[in-house]
Amino acid sequence: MSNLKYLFVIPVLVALLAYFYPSDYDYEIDMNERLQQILSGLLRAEKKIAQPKAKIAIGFGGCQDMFVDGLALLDALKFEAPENPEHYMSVDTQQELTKMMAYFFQHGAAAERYVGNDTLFNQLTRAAKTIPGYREAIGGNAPAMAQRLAQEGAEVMLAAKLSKDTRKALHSSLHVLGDVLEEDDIHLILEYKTGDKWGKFTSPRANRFIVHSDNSNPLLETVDDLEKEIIKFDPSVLVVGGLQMMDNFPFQNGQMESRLGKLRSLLATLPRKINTHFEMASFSDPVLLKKIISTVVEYSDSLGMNEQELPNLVSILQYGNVSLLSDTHPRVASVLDQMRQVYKLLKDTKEIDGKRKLTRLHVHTLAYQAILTTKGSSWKNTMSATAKASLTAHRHVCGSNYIHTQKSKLLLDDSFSSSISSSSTRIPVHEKRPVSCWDEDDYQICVAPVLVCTQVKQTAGGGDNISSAGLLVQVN
Ligand SMILES: *[C@@H]1O[C@H](CO)[C@@H](O)[C@H](O)[C@H]1NC(C)=O
Ligand SMILES: *[C@@H]1O[C@H](CO)[C@@H](O)[C@H](O)[C@H]1NC(C)=O
Ligand SMILES: CC(=O)N[C@H]1CO[C@H](CO)[C@@H](O)[C@@H]1O
Repeated sequence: MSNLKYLFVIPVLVALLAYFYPSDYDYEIDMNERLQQILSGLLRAEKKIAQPKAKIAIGFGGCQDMFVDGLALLDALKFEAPENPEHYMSVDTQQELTKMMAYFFQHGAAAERYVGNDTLFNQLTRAAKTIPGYREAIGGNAPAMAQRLAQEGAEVMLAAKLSKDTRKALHSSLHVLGDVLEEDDIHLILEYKTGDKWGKFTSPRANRFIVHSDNSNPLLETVDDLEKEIIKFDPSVLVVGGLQMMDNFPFQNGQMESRLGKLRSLLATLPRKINTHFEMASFSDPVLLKKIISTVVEYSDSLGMNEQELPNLVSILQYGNVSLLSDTHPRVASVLDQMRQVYKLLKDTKEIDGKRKLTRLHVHTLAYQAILTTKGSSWKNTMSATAKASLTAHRHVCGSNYIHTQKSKLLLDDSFSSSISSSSTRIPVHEKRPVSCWDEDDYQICVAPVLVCTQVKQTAGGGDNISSAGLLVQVN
């Protein structure tokens, strides 16, 4: 009978709480209501378009991804946090590894670097397998995008040399070009969470530092296979990704130029009706990136990238140098301004010798998705594509198709400026129609808030999922 007393105590407690915390309580209900409405709005926008049945070709390369708790791995190896973070072009020693890890970790910035020292690399991968939570998956931009597109119902041709086991693990409808490898190239993904502490450093956001020692991928060996098959396959789009595996690879004299030259000639001779999309990634070598501009970017109708890669592209296009680090939480206004800059620089490309004007630009950030498309171009459904990209971002990071608002938060405010210039307008984010689209000059811009996943399952490969999901609903 002693339970009876709770009947009295609980209402009193609730009344007291309500009395002391009325505003917080209301605020939480409002926030959850807003999240719920934004989610419904995004889902409605996603449903507006039928499941597309496009044919898509994707290159290049693939690998085995090894995911590991980065700090636990370094700890297990007794690789201590350095005093002074530093950046190197590639990693050859333990010291270079820890200094570079710290360099990106302190900013929570994603990065990917080549390890030239096999002893060091084997030491890392052997130890990784013993760390709790270690897991493996098929990796590389091209297979990740191919998987995603196949899951969405597209017919996909993938140009990648993969091992027999990896091929078996791919979606059964995927048509894989390229020889079978004895052993996949390996990418070791050192993951960390928001607020993780390493030595005197604290990471401001969950992210990862990737090290690899690729032998096959940097040579873009499957360009030749794709060249033989692509016309017969007749896709709506050719997606080019995975070129960051060339970054700081010790090429023999002229080898980099000749491989990219081969890719350029494939792109230049494609029939106009096959659109081309280039998925950027982290590049640190300005010589390589400049070469990629003149062999790939100038032949692309569409570009996809994250908030780090966008300023890097602006830098290389405008000044010929690279920017290694930038704001991980950039304001919408500055991202939109950089998108306009890139668009202005590439929209008037003379369409001679197979070059193409840029007509589409997709930038994915943690807090929002932004897609710019030229009016009257072949890209359709920009609003739905932006919504789809935003939903995919949450689904990927939370590792679940179903979106719980309790596992979500919004980083985007109720409104944002369309530019950092003083004449900019403020654009509201309506709960009922969360994707904001408007016209400027000869293009349209759409911005969608992301329901940022608060229970992170994975960050690597996010960009690939997001970009492919957005791209697929814009073709055909
Ligand atoms: C390669 O890494 C191993 C293991 O960390 C180290 O002992 C060796 O000195 C490194 N070699 C070079 C050339 O830096
Ligand atoms: C690139 O060059 C420009 C112009 O010289 C300069 O203003 C900018 O700071 C440089 N950026 C980096 C990251 O070095
Ligand atoms: C949420 C989601 O769809 N994630 C996918 C991202 O891409 C990888 C590789 O294709 C898939 O395994 C994930 O399911």
